[in-house]
This record gives sequence, structure tokens and C-alpha cells, in this order.
Amino acid sequence: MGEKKWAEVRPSEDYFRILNPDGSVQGTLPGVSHQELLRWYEVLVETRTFEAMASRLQRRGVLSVAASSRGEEAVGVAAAAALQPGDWMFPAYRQLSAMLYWKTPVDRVMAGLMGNAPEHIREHLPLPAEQAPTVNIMPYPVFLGAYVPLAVGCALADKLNGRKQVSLAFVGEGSTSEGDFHDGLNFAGILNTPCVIIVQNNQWSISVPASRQTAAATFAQKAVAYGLPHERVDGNDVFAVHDKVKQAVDRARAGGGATLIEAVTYRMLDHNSADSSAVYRTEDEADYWKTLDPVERFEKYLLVNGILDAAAKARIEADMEARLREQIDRGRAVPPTPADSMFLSHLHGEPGWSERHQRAELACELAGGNPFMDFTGEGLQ
Ligand SMILES: Cc1ncc(C[n+]2csc(CCOP(=O)(O)OP(=O)(O)O)c2C)c(N)n1
Ligand SMILES: [Mg+2]
Repeated sequence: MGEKKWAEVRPSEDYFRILNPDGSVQGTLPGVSHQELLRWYEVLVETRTFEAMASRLQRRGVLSVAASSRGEEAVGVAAAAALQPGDWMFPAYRQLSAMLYWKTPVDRVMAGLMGNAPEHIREHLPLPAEQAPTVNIMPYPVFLGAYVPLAVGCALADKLNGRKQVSLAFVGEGSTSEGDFHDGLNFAGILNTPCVIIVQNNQWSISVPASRQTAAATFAQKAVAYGLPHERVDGNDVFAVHDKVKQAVDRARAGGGATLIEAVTYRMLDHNSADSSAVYRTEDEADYWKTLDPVERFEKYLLVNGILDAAAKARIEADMEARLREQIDRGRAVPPTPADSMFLSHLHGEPGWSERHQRAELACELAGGNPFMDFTGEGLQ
């Protein structure tokens, strides 16, 4: 790409904010107890620490790929905290903080990152019912945007069955260019489904900046075309995110239908460990966003208001590393999922030609061959 880099067009700051970057407050704080705020803080530290550890493990070859939500962690935790037990959550790969808020076990997360199948993980890391997350957390599909119609359909099922549950989905701003996003929002509007869709606008979709993703001034305004209410919040402000998501969740639960919320934030690191953002974006951009760091901002607030002190902060950080190491080791101890389990768990009936072909390819690879170069086609007959 040489000298050519996309220039990030800094997003308009015409959004809802409560917590300023210096830790001071403007407007009214949502009513959240100090104990709950400390829980948010612990989840933020847990997310940041785990992702840093996972990144180190990726460099050592333990994980083949690792993605980070650094700089975006406030969106997940503050939105997830607006849910109630029994609700549904549809996260993508950058909402670890939302999953950890509802106590997704880290050993299972780790075993998943190692490439293990869910049913294999469940077998090797059993979870007593009383320790399971009380919010229903869906595994994320790799195909972007798919969570939106899934969440809308889930919300429709709850509505038709008279259940007072809400579905919360997260989608990256790049994924709003997928048809699924629009199909889902259209149904959400027409069918008045109890769901909240959050566009986590981190300014980048791998190497494509948000300004090249849409000609619309904001992602929030896309809701207008579907007849849905919308909000645009500072995604690096836990209070702003929580306030607006809570209102939307409460309205959905009361029969008021869906809401689209754009959370404006920034992907501080590479897209994932297979990417190098230095090729396509500039350092001064990252320097600017560093001044808006969501965790440091919230920490300042907690320290200044005496909710957290230096000793408690040090203790939380120290305990976190030790606790996570133990859980990561448990996840790593899960033996690899037998490769042919993909045929056993997900395919049914008599094997057709493509399954026979794939089984033969796998056998070739397991025997040390290269299925693309060495495969002669046995198994196809
Ligand atoms: C349907 C589909 N197209 C392309 C991809 C490849 N892909 C994976 S992540 C990504 C970028 C997504 O950007 P965004 O939605 O903004 O989410 P972010 O990574 O910034 O959190 C792409 C194109 C995919 N997984 N699914
Ligand atoms: Mg993005």
C-alpha cells in the first residue's frame, strides 16, 4: 500500500455523554450502586487482562489467532448490565466484557479459542447449573451481521409466547453493510419485537474506515428508515451506554418494541493478530483516542469519588492475573476435539459425496499428507 493510508474521518461528537474524559460528570448519572460500579470495573480489568494474556499466548503459538476489544470494553459491560436473568444476548467477537459480566466461564472461553467444539468443551469442563450464566448467551456466528435477524427472531418468539424477555445484539459498524442487518431491523420495526441492537462503531472494519462504510452521517440514523427509535452514545462512557441501553431494554420489556443504538468507540489495536493496522492507519489517530480510553476514564471517576482506592485497584489487578492464569490453564488442558467430530455432530443420514470427499481429505491430512496436493480423489466413489 506504500504511502497510501485511509484517513480516519473523526466521528462527530454529537452524541450522548455523561462521563467526561477527565473523569468529571455532566448531566444525571444513572442510579447504579457503588457495589455494582465496582463489579463493572472488575469486569473491565478482567477483559483487558485476559485479552492481553490471550495475545501473548497467540505469539507463543498456543492460539492461532486472537482478537482484542481494547478501547471498546465499556460498550459490552455497560450494555450487558441493563439485562435481567432470562434475557438473551447475541455478542460478536468484541464483546468479551458483556459475556464476562454475566459470568461466562473463562476456562470455556479459552478452550473455545483453542479451536474446540462446544459439545466437546461441555464434556470436559462441566458447569454446575447454579454457576451457569443466568442470561442466555448465544455463541457467535462467524458470518457478520447474522446476529441481527437471529436476535429479532428470538425476540419475536418471546413476544408470541408472552414471555417478558429482551434480546440484545451487538454488531460492528462494518457489518451494517450486510443485508442481514437491514432485514433484521425491518422485521424488528414491523413486528414490534422486544430487542435492542447496538452498533459498536469502532471506526474500522479491518482496513476500511467507518467513513467509507456508509454515506450516512451516523449509523444511528439508519433506524429512521425502519421506523425505530435510535440513540447515539459515547461508547467509551459506561454511564452513557448504560443509561440509554437500560431505557431501551425497559421499553422493549414493556411492549414498546426495538431500539437501535450506535456506540461510538475506537478499536485501539489491530483487527486481530493476523492484521497489521500500521499499513493502513496513522499513529496520531491512535494517540487521540488514547485520551478517551474508557477504562482509564471510569477509573478516574471511581478514584476521585472514593469508590475505589489505589490499594483496592492493585489488589484487583494482582488477583486477576492469578485467577485468570488458573482458568486459562484449565481451558488449555482440554484435549483437542477429534477432527472427525465435525462429521459426527453436525451431519446426519447416509454420507453424501461431499461428506465422503471431506472425510477422505481429512484422513489424508491426518496421515501427514496435504489434501490439496496429494489427494487423489479416493472416497468419491
Ligand atoms: C459475511 C462476512 N463477510 C466478511 C467476513 C470477514 N470479516 C471478519 S471481521 C470483518 C470486519 C468486521 O468489521 P466490523 O463489523 O466493523 O466489526 P469489528 O471487527 O470492527 O468489531 C470482516 C470483513 C465475515 N466474517 N463475514
Ligand atoms: Mg468496526
